Amino acid sequence: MFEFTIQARDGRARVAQFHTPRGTVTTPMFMPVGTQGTVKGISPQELLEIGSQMILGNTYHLMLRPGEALVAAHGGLPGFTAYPGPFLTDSGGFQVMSLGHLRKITEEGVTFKSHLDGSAVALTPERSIAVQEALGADIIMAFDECPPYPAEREYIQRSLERTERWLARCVQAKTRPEQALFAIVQGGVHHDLRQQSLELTLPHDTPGFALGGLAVGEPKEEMYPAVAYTAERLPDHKPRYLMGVGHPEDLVAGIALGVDMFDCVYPTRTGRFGYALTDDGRLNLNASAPRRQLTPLDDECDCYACRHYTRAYLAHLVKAEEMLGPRMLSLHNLRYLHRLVERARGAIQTGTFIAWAQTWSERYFKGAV
Ligand code: PRF
Ligand code: ZN
Repeated sequence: MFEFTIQARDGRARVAQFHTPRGTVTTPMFMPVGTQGTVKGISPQELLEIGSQMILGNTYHLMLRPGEALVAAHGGLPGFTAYPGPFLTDSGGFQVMSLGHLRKITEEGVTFKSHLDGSAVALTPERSIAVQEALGADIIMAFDECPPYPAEREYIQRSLERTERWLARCVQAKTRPEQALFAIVQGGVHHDLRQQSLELTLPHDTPGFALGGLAVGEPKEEMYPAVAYTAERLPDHKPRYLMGVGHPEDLVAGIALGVDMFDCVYPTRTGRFGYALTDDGRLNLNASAPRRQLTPLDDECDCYACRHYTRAYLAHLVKAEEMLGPRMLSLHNLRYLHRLVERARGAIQTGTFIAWAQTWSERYFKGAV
């Protein structure tokens, strides 16, 4: 089922396809984040229109509220959310570390106080898999530990070793053959530690591999080499997923280094703050200039906001705190990233990826704010 077929290559970049029970996915691709079972402000119909191929859901949030049993009673995330396409769920470890408080990590798993009501909750590899099976995504993630940045080397080492023992428990606990379990490589920005994590993780031969522990605050000069080092040591014929990465320039760099999948709250979050992504950098609709501009956010964009509205109207909505404003900016930003990966795929298919990426970044950084 989960076959990863490479259709074109250009340097390390590749265009590929994999099949899930809910549809085929073409990579490189970007996943909108639907933490609470909704991509903030955007309907499933709109997601399909702008070319979203797969939505990310979160174990941590959904197990606490509304609880995975309620989602399962709707037939899983597709029935609950009415988004008919493929889903991927994250395992919860990363969200516990960033949102839970009074957390305690042991070999067994993580205990923490819920960010909602302060109640004590335990998350183990077995429980994460059980929740992800109830949520019913097409791809589920191994329960891992993502150290913060900066962290002691010793700590990163112990944590990558534990991440592999947790992976083995996830593999054991898994019961649903139609879900693909992806392993997560850790090791921070240290190449030798990432090598150790690779040596421990690769033998599990999961249908896909994620690059975890990056984009947690380290400088890009450290992140990119760690991505390059890891990606080139992962199997060629399996998808590579760079978790939590979604700035336009990181998508272009990641694709150049052989990454196939990305997710990030950035397009929706920055949209809610009044920013629009364009080829000339990020446009701030809170500033004064856009209030008088009768042009669309982006001349080349085909999203609903760009087809119908001027920058001036959208800036007015932002200023007036009307909810259509953040909705339209989120919609546009998601479409921008989907178009960005579509353009990258086109360039890979014609063997012009490096030239395209160069031209794109020169223009993007000239205009970036
Ligand atoms: N592990 C998991 N989810 C994640 C990460 C990770 O390391 C990251 C790191 N950027 C984002 N989301 N399970
Ligand atoms: Zn647009």
